[in-house]
Amino acid sequence: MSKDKYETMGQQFGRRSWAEPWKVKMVEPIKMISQAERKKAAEEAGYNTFLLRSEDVYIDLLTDSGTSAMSDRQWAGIMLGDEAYAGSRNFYHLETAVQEYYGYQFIVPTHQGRGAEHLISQALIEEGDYIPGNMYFTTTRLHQELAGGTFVDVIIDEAHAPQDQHPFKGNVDLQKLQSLIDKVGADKIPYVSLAGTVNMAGGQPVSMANVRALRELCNQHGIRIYLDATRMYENAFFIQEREEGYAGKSIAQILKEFCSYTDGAWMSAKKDNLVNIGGWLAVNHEEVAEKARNMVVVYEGLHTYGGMAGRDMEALAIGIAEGVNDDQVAARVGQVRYLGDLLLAWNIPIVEPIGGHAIFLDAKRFYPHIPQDQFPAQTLAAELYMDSGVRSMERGIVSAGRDPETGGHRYPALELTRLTIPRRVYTQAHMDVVAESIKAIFDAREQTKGLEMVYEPEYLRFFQARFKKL
Ligand code: P71
Repeated sequence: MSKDKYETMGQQFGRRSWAEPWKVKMVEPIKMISQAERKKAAEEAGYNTFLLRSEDVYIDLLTDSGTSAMSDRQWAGIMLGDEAYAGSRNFYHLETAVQEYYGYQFIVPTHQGRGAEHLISQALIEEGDYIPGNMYFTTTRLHQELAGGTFVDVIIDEAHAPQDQHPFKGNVDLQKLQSLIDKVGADKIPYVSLAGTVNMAGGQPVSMANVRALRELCNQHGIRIYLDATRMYENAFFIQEREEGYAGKSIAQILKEFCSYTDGAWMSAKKDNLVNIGGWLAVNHEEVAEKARNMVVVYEGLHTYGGMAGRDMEALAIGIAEGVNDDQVAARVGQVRYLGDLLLAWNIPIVEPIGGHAIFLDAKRFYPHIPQDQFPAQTLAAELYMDSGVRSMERGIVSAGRDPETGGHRYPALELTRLTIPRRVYTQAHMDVVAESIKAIFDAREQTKGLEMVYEPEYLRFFQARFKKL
């Protein structure tokens, strides 16, 4: 190879290289098992990556949930756990951190995001209600349905088009929301369920202009807005990068303004907040806080720990402040983009623009010969694992589940395989290995056949469903 080919990745992309704002202090060894072992493990797991043992995985991009590396200061915080049953000092640290960074008044801790979704859904939804939202998320929608509500998708159409370049594909289509209000009446809509960097759309952000306009429309009809704040730091990054007037503001400032247009939020702290377990609900209306506090003691734990140990709350309080740091968020989104840019350069179909937490392979374009009811995204996840031990997650027809009315599959427009990047865990070299493996299965795509579902659980079927090769 000629010497001038030796360029850093930054040089190859025509820019100066950048590096993460941290260095590694503790490592966890990983290894790749043989291809024969991977094939056996995949078959035993029913070709469902959720059913693999993590020891059989080489690079784990199943999720960015609870998989972050904590900092030395967070680990030090673990030693400061006040494990009192009631009134732990760590709870007050957590409360102060949420108030300071998100700006909400009343905080109820939960064991993770879905615990908070359960509380808010049960507190606010009545049988026959409608909950409009910017695309469903699996656990969010299920809790809304279990509370007697019907989720209505009011995201802009562009969100369902994997190649549309709209800079804020997470935006709410206010006309769709207005039509729903006209049809069912505002009194049947307890709140709008708004998510930052919409997970199922590919990690796509909501603009500040959109949330402001949404607030105005909701004010006219007396409808509240509750935010899924799970990945709001990344949403704030995209506002800083793309929206006029925000380039000079910090992620923390943008976050606080965004939250100010909403009435409260639920949080899976396992993402932005950099902890392995934890969540919270935060609201500005006392009566909602009271309902949530009444319920949290039944389902989670006392209202000053909600299913977390004192030490978990301390690590979380520290993680809230660390995660919102501008350099941290830029490096995090930058690593996701690094992987995505490589794939785009090789003409591998992914969701664009590249989102905040993951690269989403577009399985419909990757495997155009596999019909959706033969699970192309599930197939892709299985093939990738068998090629290199990289674990990804199906986000397509299996995740969408069945329509409660007809019992048939829901056929989502997006049939995606998600490569989710944990925060502060993998290096650029890991991303290169992942990219090359995707290229290898892309090159072999024409010989690849789909799957048949042989077992399907009742709830959230993607977690435990089993498949056979066709
Ligand atoms: C993710 C997860 C974890 C997950 C959940 C369900 C199926 C597969 C994986 C969790 C979220 C999320 C958003 C936007 C609420 C939750 C639930 N995401 N809202 O992406 O992304 O939080 O997991 O802490 O209960 O892998 P929880």
